[in-house]
Amino acid sequence: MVSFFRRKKPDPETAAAAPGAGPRPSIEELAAAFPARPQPETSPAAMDAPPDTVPEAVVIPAPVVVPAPIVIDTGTTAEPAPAAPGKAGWRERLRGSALSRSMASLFARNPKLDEDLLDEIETALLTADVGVAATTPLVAALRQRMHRREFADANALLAALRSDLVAMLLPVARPLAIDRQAKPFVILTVGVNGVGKTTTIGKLARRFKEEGHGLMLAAGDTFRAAAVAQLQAWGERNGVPVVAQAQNAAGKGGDAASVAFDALQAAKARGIEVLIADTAGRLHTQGGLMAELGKIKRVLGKVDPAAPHEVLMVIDGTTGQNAISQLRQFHAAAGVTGLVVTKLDGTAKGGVIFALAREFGIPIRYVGIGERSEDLRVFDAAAFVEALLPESLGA
Ligand SMILES: Nc1nc2c(ncn2[C@@H]2O[C@H](COP(=O)(O)OP(=O)(O)O)[C@@H](O)[C@H]2O)c(=O)[nH]1
Ligand SMILES: [Mg+2]
Repeated sequence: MVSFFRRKKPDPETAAAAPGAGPRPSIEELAAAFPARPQPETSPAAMDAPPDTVPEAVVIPAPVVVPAPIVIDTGTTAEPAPAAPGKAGWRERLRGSALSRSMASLFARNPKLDEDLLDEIETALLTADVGVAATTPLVAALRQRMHRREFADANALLAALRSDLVAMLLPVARPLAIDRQAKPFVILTVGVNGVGKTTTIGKLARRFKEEGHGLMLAAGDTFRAAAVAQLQAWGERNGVPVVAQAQNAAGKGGDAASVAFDALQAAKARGIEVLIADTAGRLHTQGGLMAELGKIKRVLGKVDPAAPHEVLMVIDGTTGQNAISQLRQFHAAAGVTGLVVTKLDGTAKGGVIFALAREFGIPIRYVGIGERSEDLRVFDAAAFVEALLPESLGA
């Protein structure tokens, strides 16, 4: 391997602050080190890993661009069935949510158009985590319209509820647009532990690959060796190179800002279109770790003032109202520009999306409705609301 792999790395903030002063490789050196068509036999991972080494234990020199490997289907993946495409898929996956179930039972009883119905709708929305701030004005407006005799029956009221719910989400249903001029368009993923950041990156890798984008991933969760291995597995599955740093004896893989810096340099050198950087999960209450996100952003900005182009916060849909304080803190620390709400297929109550939309107005880019790589949908306000409300309403 080229010698700068073994060089002790300077702090990226210092190095980047004094361009040309530090021993960082130039773009040309990086271009030479990471040829556009990588040679699998020179893969450091391939050279270093003894055959029986479990992925977590593989020590990889820093920084490593794992070349796009030949994807071998081992046939051992026992993934659940993918959600059907289109609206059927949404409904089938969201049917277990509290909001969907309470609405279904409410309207299965063929309710009368009265105050009780409004109270029940209010309770259903509140218990599904839609939140007081979003629920109260919604129900008040429906009540007013009912008193003005705008609704012929309960179904007419439900139809109005549906369009009000869609209207609440339309302003945030703004898909992520990749600026092809960015070279690379840098996506920094943030969020608390276990929300689905790495899985979402894997799903995005597949999506962007299919859309024909040149892609690279940065293993910025340097806290756990397993996290690097997890990202590398997604990279291998999708034939996408992953930049990581050497792990020390404690299994920590270097400094997250420095991984992001190296990855952006490498991506620039190779003319990559999209770079997605993973980060370690952190609690929004951990001040020091939250500040590190700001550092990662500043370091990226030194390579490209426009980077990161998207700060994508991943939120677990089962979190409930706590998602509001999570987003508030992450937004303050890192300037969140887009959201992914995951795990809506499970026991999620479904309502938190409305609460987030009303409170912040930050675009919801995607939703996760399963663990498979294809179970990431571009957020569609109408499909989402229709999936939560009873089918009898008609579309
Ligand atoms: N059911 C379901 N599980 C998901 C979804 N997204 C992620 N997960 C699971 O959530 C767990 C944590 O995911 P991971 O990506 O490691 O979270 P991270 O710590 O934020 O990187 C894994 O078991 C994932 O398979 C989703 O949309 N639906
Ligand atoms: Mg992770």
